[in-house]
Amino acid sequence: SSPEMPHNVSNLEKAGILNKTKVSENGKKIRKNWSNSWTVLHGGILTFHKDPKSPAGASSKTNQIVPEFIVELKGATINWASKDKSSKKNVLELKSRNGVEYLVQYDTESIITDWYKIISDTIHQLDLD
Ligand code: I3S
Repeated sequence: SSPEMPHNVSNLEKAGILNKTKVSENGKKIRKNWSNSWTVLHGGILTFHKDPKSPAGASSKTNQIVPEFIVELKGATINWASKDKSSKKNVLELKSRNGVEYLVQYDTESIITDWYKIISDTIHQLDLD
């Protein structure tokens, strides 16, 4: 593996559009705010960028550069969310080591399953460090 990245995660890379919301922070439940994100997995870090085409908020240029959420996958957990977590289908529950919880969702099952696999693989690789 490359020297600048932990263990074997350098080959675990992916990008695409996902629907996501933060659901809790510091053990405190927060109101869902589902939105589509350009989502990038690189070097054991998952970043969610606001959809650059979305009208509200900061300029699209800024949104393409500054991620909305950054999730370090070391020490994180990923699971299929139970039905009580959302009325949506194909929902993953991602919990970071520092206690922030997200739901990640996509209507096309094969797409969310691919994300589930690569995030799980990354977490397991990082556990070996
Ligand atoms: O788990 P909840 O609170 O039922 O989540 C729903 C709400 O966040 C809702 O917005 P309001 O905060 O205005 O009630 C959202 O529109 C829904 O999408 C949320 O539920 P789902 O089941 O889609 O995760």
